[in-house]
Amino acid sequence: MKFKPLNFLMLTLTGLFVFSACKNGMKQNSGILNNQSAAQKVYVAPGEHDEYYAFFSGGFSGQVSVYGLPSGRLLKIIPVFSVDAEKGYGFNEETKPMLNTSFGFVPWDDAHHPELSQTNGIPDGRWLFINGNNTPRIAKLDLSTFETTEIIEIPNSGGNHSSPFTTENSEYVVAGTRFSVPFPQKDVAIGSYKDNFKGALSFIKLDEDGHMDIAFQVLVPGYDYDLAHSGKGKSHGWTFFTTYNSEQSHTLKEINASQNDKDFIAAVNWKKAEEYLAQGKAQDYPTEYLINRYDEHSHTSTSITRNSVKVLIPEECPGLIYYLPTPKSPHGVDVDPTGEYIVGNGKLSADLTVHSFDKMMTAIANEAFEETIDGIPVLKFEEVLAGTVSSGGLGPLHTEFDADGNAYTTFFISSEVVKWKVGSWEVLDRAPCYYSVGHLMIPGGDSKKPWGKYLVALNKITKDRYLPTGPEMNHSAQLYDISGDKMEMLLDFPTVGEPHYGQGIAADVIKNRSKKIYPLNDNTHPHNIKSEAEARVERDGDVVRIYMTSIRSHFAPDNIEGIKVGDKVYVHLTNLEQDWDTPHGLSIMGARNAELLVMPGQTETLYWEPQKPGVYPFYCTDFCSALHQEMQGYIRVSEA
Ligand code: CUK
Ligand code: CUA
Repeated sequence: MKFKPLNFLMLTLTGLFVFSACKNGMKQNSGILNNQSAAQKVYVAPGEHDEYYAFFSGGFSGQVSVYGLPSGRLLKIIPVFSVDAEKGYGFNEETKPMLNTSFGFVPWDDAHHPELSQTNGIPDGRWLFINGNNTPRIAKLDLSTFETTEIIEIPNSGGNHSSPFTTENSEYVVAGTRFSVPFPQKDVAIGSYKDNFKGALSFIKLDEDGHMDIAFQVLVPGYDYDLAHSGKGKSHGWTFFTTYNSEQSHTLKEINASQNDKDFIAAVNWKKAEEYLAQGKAQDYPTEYLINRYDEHSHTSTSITRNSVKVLIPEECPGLIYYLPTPKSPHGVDVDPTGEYIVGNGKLSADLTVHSFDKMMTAIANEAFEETIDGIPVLKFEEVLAGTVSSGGLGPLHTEFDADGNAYTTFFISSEVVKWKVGSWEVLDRAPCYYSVGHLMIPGGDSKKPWGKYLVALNKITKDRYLPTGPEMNHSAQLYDISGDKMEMLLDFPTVGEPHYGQGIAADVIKNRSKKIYPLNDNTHPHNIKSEAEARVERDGDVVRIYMTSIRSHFAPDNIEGIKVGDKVYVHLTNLEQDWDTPHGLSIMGARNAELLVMPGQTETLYWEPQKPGVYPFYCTDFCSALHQEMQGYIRVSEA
């Protein structure tokens, strides 16, 4: 976590807490079972499967990693925002367009929050959404293939942090800007922040085919929008965003953005927004953003450019948005499974503020407003407050829920998870985290029906938890059993990149949808071939297309001559295999586009411009059979 608001004092405090926690246990439950019973609880015998899938963001790695729980075994890394040599993602011609933006090809991003699609408020295992913070984007991953199939850019946004949280039936995926930026983007003095900078809360609609596009944006004051969660059950139709920096500072934020005692949770009524859209109340703002779509039959992707976005302005749309005052720079906002309680995690606070949806609706009906900011009524704090959790911890960030009416909140500074009762607000248990936990994940823990059972703490600082690996240690996850009254720590396991957040889902939901092959007959790639008999080399000017096939354990053709220096060579490799788990790879000596990894039944293209005459070996890069090492060939390149 790039946790900017922590000032030096707090960092010092962190150190103190961590070390005193180690020394005297801080009146905490030691949290650790005896080793033998902990080992039994996480042991998944060879050949057996885990009970849950866990999806973790890779932070600055730009990827998603997939783990099994409770074993903590790494199952897969799915490339999303970053090129990935292992899968050829962003290297082969088919996936390059996925990383296009209005700024050009941007092969990296900072991935924070994975979010599963939902049906009736329950994770359904169809898709996983994840945000890219830096060049604002949201990706959609298909969980039948574990591949990134769509990436949409978010205009009028900077630091796409309060994203991509979904509504109860994945009607929308929401995105809120962390940085306010000139709206629309233009060249202005940074000192004109208060006049020119605005925030945008985007609502991305999924059409019947599951394709994303921006339905509308809500123009909001120039604060920083940090996290979000949508309502469920009674609060269906609403989405809640935290916002801090109501001071509207643009410099030395660690001090300047922490002056106000309260910032806000913004409650957006998206059902109301739909009415305003239907009435034509939205304004068309010119902008530019891209939607990149991957088609699994042709195994190609294309970029679509959009040139405007619909914007709703709160002054013109009464009832669209309200502010709920919330103390101490709220970070996470989490809605309990019933949809009644909206938990604000004020990161500079010790207490949690819980708002009531029912009270919010009453306050709106009674117009119990403190003031109105840019057309947004600020509801009276006392009128919406349901309760306060006096946690005894410091630096609350995120809350998730179990199936029994309990909530679990992470505390970054005091480095612990605190369990409390929803409704009575009493603290039930606390367990230390090693060290400094950010998000936590309970399977289904932000949904209407949590599976519960396990909790994973996603810790920011690793230090001495593993064998040292030089100055940088992989971030650490910790697994707790939460099925009993007391949380019990079961396991530490290292993660990939910086796992900001995670989602968990019962394995069965996904297991049965997972594809094994792509049928060769369905392959509609423009350069596919269906058999070795069609393998050939075609020249058109300086463009050379090699139609190649792979099947255990040879390529066809495997000796290619007649290529000239400066040719534009496209190797279109079709993998003829029709067995599960038999990809073949391809690399050519000196080729800059890394490698291909072609799934059974698919076609992928390696683009190569040979620089020097010679004979270039090529080979299969994925160990595929006892004769994998024989799976190779030569390309002869002659002087032009
Ligand atoms: S997180 Cu992204 S900066 Cu609490 Cu979701 Cu830390
Ligand atoms: Cu094909 Cu190794």
